[in-house]
Amino acid sequence: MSEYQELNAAIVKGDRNTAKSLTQKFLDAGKGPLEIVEQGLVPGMTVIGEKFKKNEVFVPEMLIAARAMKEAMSLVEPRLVAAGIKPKHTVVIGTVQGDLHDIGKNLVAMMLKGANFGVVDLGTNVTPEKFVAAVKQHNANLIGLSALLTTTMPAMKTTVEAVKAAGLEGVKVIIGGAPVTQQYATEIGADGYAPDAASAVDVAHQLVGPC
Ligand code: B1M
Repeated sequence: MSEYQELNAAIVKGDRNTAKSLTQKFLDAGKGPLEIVEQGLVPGMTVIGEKFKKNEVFVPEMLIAARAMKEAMSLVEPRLVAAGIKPKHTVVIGTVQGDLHDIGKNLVAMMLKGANFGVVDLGTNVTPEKFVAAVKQHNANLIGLSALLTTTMPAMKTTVEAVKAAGLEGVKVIIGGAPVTQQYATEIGADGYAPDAASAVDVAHQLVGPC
């Protein structure tokens, strides 16, 4: 039995107090911050993501788990920074131009963070130019675009075109949102499509490799 099992379970339950106290206990015991993230925190988010995909849990449970993860991460992050450990992959994420819906996008961002991606969240109503500038600034290798309106889906196409025009070699684009489909992703030349937040992590890993 893994010594991190209790911490995994606290994340799945969204029990932020237990998650924080166990994380602190491991830090105090001299455990490496990366080990705590990889064995203690990420597996918990993976479990909740799988349950979400199977409709065994819903948005509120995901948000509560993500909050526990975030609070536990805040204890580990300074140690990761001090040790010079950076996430292997960075994703720039946002809701496309003209669209103000951000609940789903926030869930995707949380799941990616939970899977140990570096996440730069540009918020809502993000222009193609802003996506391109952020990718360059943060040296990101992945872009996540969310849209909830049929009227803003074309902004995904414009953004994909802007990314290509900027010559951002090797930068992959994942799209998602209620009206978005795999067929649309293929049509506009996006590299991936995910129907939900947990699948977005799977697609991200398929595109850029493990974290
Ligand atoms: Co609006 N809205 N809304 N809205 N809204 C919808 C989307 C709508 C379907 C409602 C309806 O008419 N039945 C409709 C769109 C119709 C269409 O285009 N086909 C609509 C409309 C019309 C509008 C306005 C135009 C209304 C008006 O003003 N006349 C207006 C537009 C404003 C704008 O954006 N410019 C508007 C405004 C709003 C609020 C501001 C009031 C609010 C948004 C608050 C916020 O987000 N902070 C709102 C809300 C809440 C909704 C509904 C009710 C819920 C959306 C939501 O959060 N779902 C929605 C109706 C509905 O869906 N029942 C509706 C929960 C969320 C977890 O799901 O976002 O789908 P979702 O995300 C999922 C997946 O799609 C996926 O993963 C997530 C988690 O599994 N996913 C990705 C999302 N992004 C991804 C990215 C990925 C991968 C997966 O890769 C990067």
